Amino acid sequence: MIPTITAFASSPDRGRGLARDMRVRWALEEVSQPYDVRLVSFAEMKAPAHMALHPFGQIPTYEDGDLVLFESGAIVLHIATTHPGLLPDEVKARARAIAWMFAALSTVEPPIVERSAAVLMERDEDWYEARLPMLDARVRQRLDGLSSRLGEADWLDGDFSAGDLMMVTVLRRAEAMGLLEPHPTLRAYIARGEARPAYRRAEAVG
Ligand code: GTB
Repeated sequence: MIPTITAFASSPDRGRGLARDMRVRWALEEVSQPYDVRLVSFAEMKAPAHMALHPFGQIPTYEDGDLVLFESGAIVLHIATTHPGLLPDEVKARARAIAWMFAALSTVEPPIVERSAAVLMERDEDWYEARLPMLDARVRQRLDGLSSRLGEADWLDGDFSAGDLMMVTVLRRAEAMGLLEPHPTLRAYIARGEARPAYRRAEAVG
């Protein structure tokens, strides 16, 4: 059975792979799992057929037989635990790689998304100019911590893992907003991720 994932029929990022289906496609490519992509319009995302797959009417979703998943983190974790290649076998190393997945999604991504939402939707508010520096500081705090921890290493904890895959996709959004200028270490980390053949195949599919 070939899994099917969903992605934007017309992505606002104009093909830059910044939406959250990219991390799922990249994970599937890393483990050489063939997959189908069903493109959905904004109207289709909110229609009953898609809402039955995703309670919030979003992408990505993942269908494999009678398994339906939403949340990109849960999907990538499922792929990583059911195929070799994205998580170490050794129990403690595996736990650390999964911790980096959670760090990407619950510690690094939220301030980046918050800032992005402010720039997109709050520009005309009279408190926008006062709020932006605070949002920038929150992003900076996370990027500084991550950059220090990564140091000169290629990946966050030993070999490339699902933790790096998730972190690189999160950082790409910050880079697209120009927030990585002070962080050559993180820009080089993203470039290493983007240079992986599986990443390039995922990009080509999108
Ligand atoms: N926590 C969920 C997950 O990780 O799967 C979040 C899913 C999510 O936010 N999906 C977005 C969506 O479906 C697409 S990725 N939005 C439509 C809606 O909520 O109605 C977010 C996104 C969109 C566009 C860009 N971009 O253009 O750069 C980047 C990221």
